[in-house]
Amino acid sequence: MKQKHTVYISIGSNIDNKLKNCQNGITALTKPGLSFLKKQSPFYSTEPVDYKNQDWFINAVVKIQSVFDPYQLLSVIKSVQKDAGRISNPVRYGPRVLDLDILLYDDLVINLSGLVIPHPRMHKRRFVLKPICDIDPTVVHPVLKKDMRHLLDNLGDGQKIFEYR
Ligand code: PH2
Ligand code: MG
Ligand code: MG
Repeated sequence: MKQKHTVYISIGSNIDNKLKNCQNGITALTKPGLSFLKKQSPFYSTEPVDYKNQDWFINAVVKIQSVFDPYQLLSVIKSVQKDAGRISNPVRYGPRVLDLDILLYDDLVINLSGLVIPHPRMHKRRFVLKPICDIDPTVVHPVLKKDMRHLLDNLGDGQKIFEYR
């Protein structure tokens, strides 16, 4: 049997039915039978960061086990985002119907155009660190060598997030 990899992926949407977009994205990501959902955080309603002039997001994080290598996984993600109706957006960090980002892939560190793991901004984002801590606060960032609880506790003020219900 092929080796399985532990991958954390962030899910986000701020267009149309945000919750449904996120839920469908998680289902599609794990549908091929080659990636298995291990754990899912609660959904959060989150204030936009980086580009403020847009609607609030729904965000979550999932932990999956996958036989895909990082590039195969990226191509699955791109097709899932496209199927959800995502179009290329001229505004960097602007609105999106579905965004799936690879946060961590085992302890892998890669930095190539189009694929940077760990996700280069994950340690600054409450909408990533809070849900990842819900899943496992002891996961260690392979570059910063700090666990997720430490990174979350050391965020500055701002970046409002509320559990979505
Ligand atoms: N994604 C971005 C930019 N800003 N803000 C929130 N709250 N949630 C996101 O998922 C998000 C964002 C670019 O991917
Ligand atoms: Mg993305
Ligand atoms: Mg993103």
